[in-house]
Amino acid sequence: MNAKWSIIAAGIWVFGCSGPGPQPGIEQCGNQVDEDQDGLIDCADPDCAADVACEAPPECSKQTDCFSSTYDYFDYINEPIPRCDNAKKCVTDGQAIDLHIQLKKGLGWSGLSTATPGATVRLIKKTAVDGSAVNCDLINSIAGGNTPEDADALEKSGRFNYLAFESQSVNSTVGQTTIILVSNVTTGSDFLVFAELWSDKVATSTHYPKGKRMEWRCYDDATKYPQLLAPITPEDDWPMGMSTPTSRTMNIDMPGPQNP
Ligand SMILES: [Ca+2]
Ligand SMILES: [Ca+2]
Repeated sequence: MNAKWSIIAAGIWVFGCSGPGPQPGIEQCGNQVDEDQDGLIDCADPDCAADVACEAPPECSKQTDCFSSTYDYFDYINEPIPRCDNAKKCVTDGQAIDLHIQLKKGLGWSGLSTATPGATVRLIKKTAVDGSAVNCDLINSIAGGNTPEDADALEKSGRFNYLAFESQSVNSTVGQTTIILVSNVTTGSDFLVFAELWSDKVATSTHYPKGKRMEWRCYDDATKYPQLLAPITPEDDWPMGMSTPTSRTMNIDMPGPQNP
């Protein structure tokens, strides 16, 4: 039952019922209340069998399994990407924060400033699916290709855990490009940042950039890049609707094309 019907039902109860107790209502499926008074609450009640809130979460062995089965992580710009929890179920945390990312282009792009309308930014955990350490050497060795067929090499490897991931067409005629990245944690320092600039926009079919990969940068050393890699805190959240960020801006330097 949606909010409107709840209000109407409440009105009927307040104004239309003079009996000794509340009349049974229609079961709502996610509020811990047994509205129809049959002793079965929410998803335990057969009335909720077809409710989306009671669908079993997809099973997974690693986080990237959840990308394809439950979540188009490119289309839900303001949703955190799901995790594969300890019970091997895909879960999307309710809490998330919007990080304000700025890709800053250096002088190396002089004369090429319009050449990179596609961008991908990932916040990847420094602990892999198998528990081993992840650093930029490893990321660069796997994401080593520069054609559209290589654009999802990191995801295809199934080796990594993600805090956030965004792939989008950008206006790159200016020296910096703003991207909002939705983190699925509100605190934490266990991440590195990997960013790519591509020569063509994001494809509607694959949701990855097209053309050729022109520049890629990985940042994993918090002593060298304290502004970018400082721990995430709730104060980093960029409130929706604010045109000017009041929170931390995470600057990613993209000095010039490595594959011009
Ligand atoms: Ca209920
Ligand atoms: Ca019930």
